[in-house]
Amino acid sequence: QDDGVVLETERPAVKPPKRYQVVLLNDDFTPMDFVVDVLMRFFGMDEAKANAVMLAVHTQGKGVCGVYSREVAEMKVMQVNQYAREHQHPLQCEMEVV
Ligand code: TYC
Repeated sequence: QDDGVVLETERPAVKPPKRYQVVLLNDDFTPMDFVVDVLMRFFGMDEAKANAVMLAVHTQGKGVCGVYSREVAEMKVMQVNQYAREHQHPLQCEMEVV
């Protein structure tokens, strides 16, 4: 019977939300230990993983810390950049849509 409900069969009614990579950039001044601390503190990595990601950024120029919703990625970028500034390091964190 017609109860006003329209069933959509041709395409999904909503698109899945975009996902965002949070990326760390290399620089010549931020101490390696500080970068490892950041990766453990803000991205939940253990020390071995944090060391591997830090070295990948150091040798390749940038590296992915994680993939998140826009809101969470924005929060991580703000927190990391603020934390680096508080400690007077030039470390930079960015986000890019996947
Ligand atoms: N290149 C820095 C050094 O030699 C270490 C470093 C690694 C800095 C990763 C930033 O995102 C970074 N002390």
